[in-house]
Amino acid sequence: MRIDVVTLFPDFVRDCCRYGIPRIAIEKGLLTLGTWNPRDFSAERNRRVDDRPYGGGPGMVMQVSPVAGAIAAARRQGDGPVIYLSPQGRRLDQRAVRRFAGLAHTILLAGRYEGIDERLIEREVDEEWSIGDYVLSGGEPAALVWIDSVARLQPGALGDEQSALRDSFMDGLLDYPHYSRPEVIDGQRVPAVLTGGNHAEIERWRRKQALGRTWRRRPDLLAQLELDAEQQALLAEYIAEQQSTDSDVSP
Ligand code: 9D3
Repeated sequence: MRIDVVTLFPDFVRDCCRYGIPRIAIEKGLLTLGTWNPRDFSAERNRRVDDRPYGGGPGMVMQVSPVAGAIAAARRQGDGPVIYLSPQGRRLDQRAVRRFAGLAHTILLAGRYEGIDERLIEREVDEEWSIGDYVLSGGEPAALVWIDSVARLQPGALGDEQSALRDSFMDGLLDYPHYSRPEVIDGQRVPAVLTGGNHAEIERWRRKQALGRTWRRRPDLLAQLELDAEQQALLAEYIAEQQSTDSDVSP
């Protein structure tokens, strides 16, 4: 897929995509990244892109014309939707990420200052998305979250195809705990089931841990799932064990 990002910090966006999965997706030709700087579309000699808000108040507002110019250039690269990353948008989740990952083209619009003139949003924006209820200083970190989460779903982007399989195996649940060498650190042992070599038992233990941790830490996620009979039994076992060995962390 191709992603064109409209941003006042094109170098920041490009540099961040030189690491990890986005880098690999770009190198493999699964992802093409373009950046468009509204400053390059400013009509003013000083490349100005912002001005004071009508009605007064603090901060500056990004103006329509330079942002519209950058979007117009980005639109020549494909026919995908314009997605504005903003605190007023819908909260991004994995369901939305899966949908976006299937698009051939998207234009991401990252704002700075107090935001963008509302008339630009009315004219150009198809969807508005937030990455969560906390305050960022601009849309670029959100655009990078969007790019990372979508890049890793491009077929062939994850070196280990098992990782994607595991994601669906664990769909909607938190992860189970992971361990690696050494087997003992200051008396803290790796759970015996993981070193016992019984792969069916290991899988069962992991499923149970994933269910149990989701129950403890994210009951909101668990409420959205339809547990099958085996999962209900595993969770009941986990809950029964909790009464005796209460060591996991509550939110
Ligand atoms: C302190 C300024 N705020 C006054 C109520 C408004 C505000 C303007 C611009 C708050 C944040 C921003 C910049 N944020 C984003 O561009 C942004 C964002 C975010 O802050 N949180 C979660 N998701 C996103 S997506 C884009």
